[in-house]
Amino acid sequence: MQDASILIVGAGTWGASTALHLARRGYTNVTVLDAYPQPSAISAGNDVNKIVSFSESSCLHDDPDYANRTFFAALSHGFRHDPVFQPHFHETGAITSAVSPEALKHIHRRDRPGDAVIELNTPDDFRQAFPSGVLTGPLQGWKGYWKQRGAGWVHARHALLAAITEAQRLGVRFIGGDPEGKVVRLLFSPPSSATTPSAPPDVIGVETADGTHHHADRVILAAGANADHFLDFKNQLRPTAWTLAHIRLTAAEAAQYRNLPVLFNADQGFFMEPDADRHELKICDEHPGYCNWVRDPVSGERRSVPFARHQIPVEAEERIRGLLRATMPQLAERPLAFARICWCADTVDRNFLIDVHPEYKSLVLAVGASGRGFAHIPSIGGFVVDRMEGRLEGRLAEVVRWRAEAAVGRDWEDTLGRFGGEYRVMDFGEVQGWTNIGEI
Ligand code: FAD
Ligand code: FSA
Repeated sequence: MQDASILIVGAGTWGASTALHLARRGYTNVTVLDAYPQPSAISAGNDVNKIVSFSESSCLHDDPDYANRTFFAALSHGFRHDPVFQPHFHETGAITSAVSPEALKHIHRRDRPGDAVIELNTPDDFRQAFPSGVLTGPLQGWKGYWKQRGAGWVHARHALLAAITEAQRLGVRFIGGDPEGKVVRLLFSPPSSATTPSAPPDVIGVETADGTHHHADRVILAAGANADHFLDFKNQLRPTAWTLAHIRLTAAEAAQYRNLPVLFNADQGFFMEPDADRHELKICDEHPGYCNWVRDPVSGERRSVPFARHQIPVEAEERIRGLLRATMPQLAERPLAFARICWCADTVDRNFLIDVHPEYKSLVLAVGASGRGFAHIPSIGGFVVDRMEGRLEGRLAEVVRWRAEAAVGRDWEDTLGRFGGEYRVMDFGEVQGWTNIGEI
């Protein structure tokens, strides 16, 4: 079984994690295909930082949040103890905050005050959580919770590359770039014939853009927001994009802004300390996301189709500057050094979709990261392999199963517990102007 041929489509966050876990379990014939050289320029995980928050496993037998807690306990263990990931995690603490009543109610449910969480009720409470001279803005109406331990950020690109490098060292083959790594379609077994009268249809491999047919015993689809392109997911995935930008600091400024807690505001956006290599501060504006709607020529239904762009809508830049004016106005007028849109795929309930396809038994789905899948890079691949091997614990399998029935008549406008921006899912088709960083 360990010598079965396995193809992973996508060397992003989940594909890399899955490759690593397969290799660690002794699989010897694993190939990962990606449309881009590693690390992929469009992977949602190819980023300077991502937020991570730990949680312990559930000790309650009937805990309705059992699956989530189990996934979080696994990532916590990975960032604490796995030598591949531990060096890239920074336990700076994290503040979750908001200003609108709805968002405040939401974050209260998410991070309840407890032993390890300090309530922040006034702008001064926030300022005191930071080194002096950093939060000079008004922070009007901000309230939140400061988790001082067991939270922080991970250098995402470094962690992604570490997973890929270790998987390669253990024998996994990565093919990245267009055309040799770009998958254009899945290959299906020929329909039943006289010689194979009752063979059910199955996926037998993939075709790449150079025309090569890669056959495999198992195909694991981990193409992030682009997974929707390969298969009819019955509306279970909604490719949705968020927006991020960097501003450059001087070396002296970067030193002053070192070791900040992550500051997340559910209405306005978030940032953490600047990256050590380039002294760039990444800032995200928070909102329910953008979709790119097109009409499906066959069904006539609309669907959101991802596209890559290393620019952001001007309105997102303005929101990013708004967040800076509220928090660090001394940085609010700096030119943007970098920006991009970044795609992920939301499921109906924002639970992951990790399952064997109901019809194609050799196809494993590792998708639906729902805008919070990076933190799981140390461990998610282990759950994917468990599912492939048919031994994913029942209570987890139930939460992440193929659930087309839940997406019937899906409300594409559902904000899925997100706030900020225009407080609605936005449409790239309505965007008036884009930034032109590096184009002048
Ligand atoms: P990806 O990492 O995007 O990987 C998909 C891969 O598929 C890519 O490498 C791509 O090149 C490849 N691919 C695409 N098409 C093809 C093809 N035709 N052939 C071959 N390969 C292909 N999560 C957190 O936990 N914490 C955070 O703080 C956080 N912040 C975020 C901020 C933003 C702005 C965004 C957009 C997301 C954030 N997330 C965060 C979510 C997280 O980044 C994603 O959930 C996670 O990275 C998804 O991993 P993935 O492997 O599914 O997709
Ligand atoms: O606390 C978190 O896990 C934040 S994930 C960061 C983010 O930008 C979201 O804020 C956004 O809503 C979307 O899910 C993409 O990821």
